[in-house]
Amino acid sequence: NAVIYRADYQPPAYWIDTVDLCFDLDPAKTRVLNKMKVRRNPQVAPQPLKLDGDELNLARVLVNGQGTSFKMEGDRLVLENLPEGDAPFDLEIFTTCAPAKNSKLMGLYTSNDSFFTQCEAEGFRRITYFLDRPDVMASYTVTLRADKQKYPVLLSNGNLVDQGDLDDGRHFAKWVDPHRKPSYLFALVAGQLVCREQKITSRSGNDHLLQVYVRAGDLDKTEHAMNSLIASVAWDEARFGLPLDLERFMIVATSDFNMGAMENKGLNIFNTKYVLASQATATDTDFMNIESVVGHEYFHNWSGNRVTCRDWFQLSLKEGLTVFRDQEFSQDLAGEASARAVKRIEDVRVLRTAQFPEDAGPMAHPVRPEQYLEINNFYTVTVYEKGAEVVRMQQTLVGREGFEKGLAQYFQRHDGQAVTCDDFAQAIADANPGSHLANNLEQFKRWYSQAGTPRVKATTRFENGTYEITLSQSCPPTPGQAAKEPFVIPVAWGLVGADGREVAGGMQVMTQATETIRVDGLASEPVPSLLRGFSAPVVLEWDATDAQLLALLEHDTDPFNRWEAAQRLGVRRMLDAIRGSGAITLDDAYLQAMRSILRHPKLDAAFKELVLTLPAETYVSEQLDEVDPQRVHAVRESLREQLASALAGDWAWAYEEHKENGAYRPDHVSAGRRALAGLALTHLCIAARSSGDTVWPGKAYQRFKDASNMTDRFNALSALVVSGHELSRPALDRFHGMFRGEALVLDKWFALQAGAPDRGGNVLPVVRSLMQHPDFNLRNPNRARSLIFSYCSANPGAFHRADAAGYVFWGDRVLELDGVNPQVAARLARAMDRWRKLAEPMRSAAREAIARVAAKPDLSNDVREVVTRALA
Ligand code: B3K
Ligand code: ZN
Repeated sequence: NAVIYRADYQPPAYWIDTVDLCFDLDPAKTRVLNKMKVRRNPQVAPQPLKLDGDELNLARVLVNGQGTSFKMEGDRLVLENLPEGDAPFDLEIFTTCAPAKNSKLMGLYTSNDSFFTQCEAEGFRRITYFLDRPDVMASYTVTLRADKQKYPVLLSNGNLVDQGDLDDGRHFAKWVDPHRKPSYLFALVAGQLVCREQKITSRSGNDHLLQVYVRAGDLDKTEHAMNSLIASVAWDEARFGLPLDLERFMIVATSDFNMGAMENKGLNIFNTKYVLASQATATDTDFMNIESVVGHEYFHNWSGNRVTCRDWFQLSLKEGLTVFRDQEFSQDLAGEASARAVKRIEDVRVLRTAQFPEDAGPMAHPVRPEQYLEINNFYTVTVYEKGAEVVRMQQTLVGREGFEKGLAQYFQRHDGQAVTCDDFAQAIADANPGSHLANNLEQFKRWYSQAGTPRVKATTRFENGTYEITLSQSCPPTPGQAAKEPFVIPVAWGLVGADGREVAGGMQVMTQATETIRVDGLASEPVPSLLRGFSAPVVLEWDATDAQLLALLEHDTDPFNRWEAAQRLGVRRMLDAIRGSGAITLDDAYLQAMRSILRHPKLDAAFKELVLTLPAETYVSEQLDEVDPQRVHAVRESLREQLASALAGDWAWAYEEHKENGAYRPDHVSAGRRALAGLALTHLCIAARSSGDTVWPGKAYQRFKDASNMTDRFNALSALVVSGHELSRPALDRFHGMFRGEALVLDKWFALQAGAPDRGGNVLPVVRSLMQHPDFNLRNPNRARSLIFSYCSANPGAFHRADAAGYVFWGDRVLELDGVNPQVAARLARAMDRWRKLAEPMRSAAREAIARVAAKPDLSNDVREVVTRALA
């Protein structure tokens, strides 16, 4: 229960070369026989072997077939009397565990009468005693034995080499993984599952079997996941020359899972949310998410599995790189430049609404953290999404081709190894001598070691035909890091002329605190377009005039900055209202600009939808020193109402124009049309609320009933709920009735109600009563997230109540969940990260609620780390 520091890394004192596991699967008591070949690491001074364990029952330990003395040090099994010398010895350990009682969903657990495992980061020690650390890599042979009727399917990593029947209605399967791997990539699955399968031949001419396993009724929802997997295999080989290295690649879906999915070698285990999709049950967003998560886990087969992390501080080595790869995959599949830009904007929106606040809060940490109490708390947007931006900047600094060379160098150098973030950056730089990256490598690596979001302040000057942009960087202090050194910041820029045409452009690779871009020979003052494509994960502080932003919105050739101009116009208006009287009347220039985007003859519907969506409340709140979430919410609602009413005719046009999309296909073009039609319908229902009109809510209800697909149906339902129309009640009831047996759809039903706009404090009572609903189950992470997280983490206007009732509810749920599943509880605990920014009386009430949780005696490490950092 002590803090672990990166600086304390020591290589393992022993190596484990082979592991032969035999499981007798039983939900109440599973028996695990673990036979290992172990040898001393000659590089390390002789010392006892200390094996990790957690909630195991130990029955027997044999060394070279003989009983041996051992002792326990906390959860560790310590063996002192081992054979002398460096020769390998046999170590045999027999333990039992209780999968049905495993509510933490780490290690071996049951879900719907099937067995699943989750070992990353430290779950393997809940299955057997082991050196449960990623730099110990072994060859695995796994035998599974279980009742044949109850568990007809028995899966593990690698290839099936033997199977057959045993006595008493039991059967067995034996699997051999041809690749050495760290224990966190071990997996097994057993149960009544069915699979969709597909044989493919790769570019290089090898045959592979792809399988997607689900429960019997779900097979018709696996086509999209399979197509995404086929596309992933093809993409990695085409773009990076990385082929599938297995004869068989399996995906298995389970409805009880702590996160999205897991890249176990050859046997990925997924949350059903990222596998199952049909047009009737899944939205376009679900389809896109499945594509990207299937891609992400598949890409880990190289970036993570073939080359893995030396220790968990290096987590971004595999996660940042793999997020970057899945983002590129989705962009490449999207195709056209405009669709790529939409994906880029969506990714940046996640970074800025989730990672920037993390970087500014009590849990701020570098992409490569220095310390942790519980590693599960560091699977964060910083390690993942900011990590991906750090990889993206490396690509920017060496060019796309240079990056492909760099990645090839990385895999060639480190295949089969457990390495560090330094090794990664070094390989990319070495493959690109003379590049900005190679020339500034040590400084660039500050992106891995310094936490916090850098600010780049831009000031401009125009004199005698010369335009100067002065850029100054700084980075605010974060916990444990008071002062920061300058970063390497690639700033993509352009100048837009008075006539709307591009007059200059380039890439300024900042290495100094302050640098100036100078362009001569200009006839008139241009408008600067800075940080194009969001070329670095920084806050650009630029005091643009409305006229400049309107010019960029109209003319910029960079779609990202076009969108960004609209965001800035929106944020400015929201901030003015929040800081002022709370009321603001939208000006004609802004409304006219929004109208011309909405009506634009050439722009994609998906892009229009992004431009016309106001900045999120959390993003706006980050721009304030003191936050009253209810006020932020009220202001955003008021702006949205004005946008709805002032553009009513245009929204009606947009709805009618985009609502029909022919037969349902989840492609980007038709999904973009559905998204814009949905946004239009929401605005039409909002406008109807103030005008008293009943036509549009009626149309929305009709649409809700008649829709041919979940996207249109859910958008219509949400339009009624968001606008608070009375038809939302019958619609919600009907929706529940239609999708009674569809767990993932019921999650949407819970989430929509918990995330609804607050009207006089009505959301919390709804959430409380939904906790009593027969379909609610706190032990199922998806369901807990859909109700409790949707309220506490995603509905600030309803959660932050002056009477503190939201915080009391939060504290109760954190404590309740901590007894069931600490990982999920700790995520919920983070809903309070930004409490110090709250206005009174919320701030004091929040501190009190956090202190109440922190005072509980036997908190998990997970929750304890989050709440103590929050109070520090
Ligand atoms: N590597 C896993 C995450 C494991 C989380 C453990 N708490 C999924 C992924 O990033 O692909
Ligand atoms: Zn990952």
